[in-house]
Amino acid sequence: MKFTSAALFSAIGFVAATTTLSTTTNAFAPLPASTRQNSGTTPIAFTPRSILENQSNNAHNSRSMSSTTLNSYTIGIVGATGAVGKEIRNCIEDRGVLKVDKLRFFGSKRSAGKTVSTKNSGDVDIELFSVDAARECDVVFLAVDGDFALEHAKAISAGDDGAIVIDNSSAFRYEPDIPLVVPEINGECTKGNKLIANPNCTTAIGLMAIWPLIKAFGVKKILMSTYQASSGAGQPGMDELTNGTKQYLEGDLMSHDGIKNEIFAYPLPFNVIPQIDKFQENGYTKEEMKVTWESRKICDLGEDIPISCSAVRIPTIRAHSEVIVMETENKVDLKIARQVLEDAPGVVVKDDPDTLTYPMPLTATGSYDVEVGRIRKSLAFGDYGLEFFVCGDQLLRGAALNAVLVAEEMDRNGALSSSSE
Ligand code: 2RA
Repeated sequence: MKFTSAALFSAIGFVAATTTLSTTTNAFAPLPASTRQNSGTTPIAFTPRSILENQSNNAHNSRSMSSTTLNSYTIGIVGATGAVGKEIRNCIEDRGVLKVDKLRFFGSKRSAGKTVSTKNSGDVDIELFSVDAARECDVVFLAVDGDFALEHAKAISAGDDGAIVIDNSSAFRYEPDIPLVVPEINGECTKGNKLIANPNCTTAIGLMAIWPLIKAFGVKKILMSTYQASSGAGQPGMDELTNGTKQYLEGDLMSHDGIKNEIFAYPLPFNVIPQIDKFQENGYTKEEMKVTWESRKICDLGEDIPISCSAVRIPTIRAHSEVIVMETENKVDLKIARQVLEDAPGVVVKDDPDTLTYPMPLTATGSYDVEVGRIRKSLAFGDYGLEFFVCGDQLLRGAALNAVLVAEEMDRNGALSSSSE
């Protein structure tokens, strides 16, 4: 698939540009705006804010996509008691967009038999996972590790009677035949696919702001410096930070002696750690390379557009922060950049130096929307560059919300159907 920024520029009312944005190989890239299928209820990027606000019916007062069909579904979650699994449950129940016929939770022998209290479906027993039981669901969210996904995801989704599987791990993100989806960017590519990969949190959060700007100004280069919360390492990561912080505060405040670090490479309280995931041969870490690989696949950016990321762990609980610098193909107009971000679904602009308004984990935590602020022309790239700061809840847009939005998109576009129909 190939499209040019000209089509996108004209779709949003800007002067046409001539830059080719994409390669010809990515089947899961965003469709050109002119060929997107829009049922009339499906918000696409640049749907006017007023329409999105009318459609929004969730407790988080979000500008994320919504609207639904009348179908109701048997929804399975594997890993429902983990940090991401819990938020998947919350997103389904709080948003109320995906209609639930039955919720089923699956776990290992250790958790099978326990009961989970849900907001709308009462107490739900955790069943021992089996492929056959998971296949009885219409859609199954996998909030477990990549090894589990590699072993079971394809078997759960195989054939016409298999379930749709939305996998949170990195197991399938780079497989050319499996879509990697941020619904606001390339949601259409879920059609005809039963196994969908959910992106890495850092990628999903950053692209919410980057993609509308690519559409407006084109892109030549992306540089990201990320400050990532403990939740990226799941509940054990958050526990290690909070327990270690208590312990540190009881000490002499000069030494980390005795502070346990089983999850992170060093004690995280009152520290920053410039390593997330394993080092690669090129000196980057795997987390950093994920941002490059995944952004290319989701936005259909060619190898000629360098994307570079640094990933640093900081002692916050669950919102990732990102400094993003873009070199653009076309001259940047700051007013248009702001407007583009204000109109983008799932994004909220927090940018007023006079009132010290900018994105922070303090305000982004628990929010469906990604906050964007500190928007300015880049001194490095002059009129052809933007620099800004983004914060997004790692467990929501970075994982659970994105996965649930994928299912909602599949409900809308007919990729998800109910076996009880
Ligand atoms: C982290 N971004 O925060 C990673 C999770 N994929 O550890």
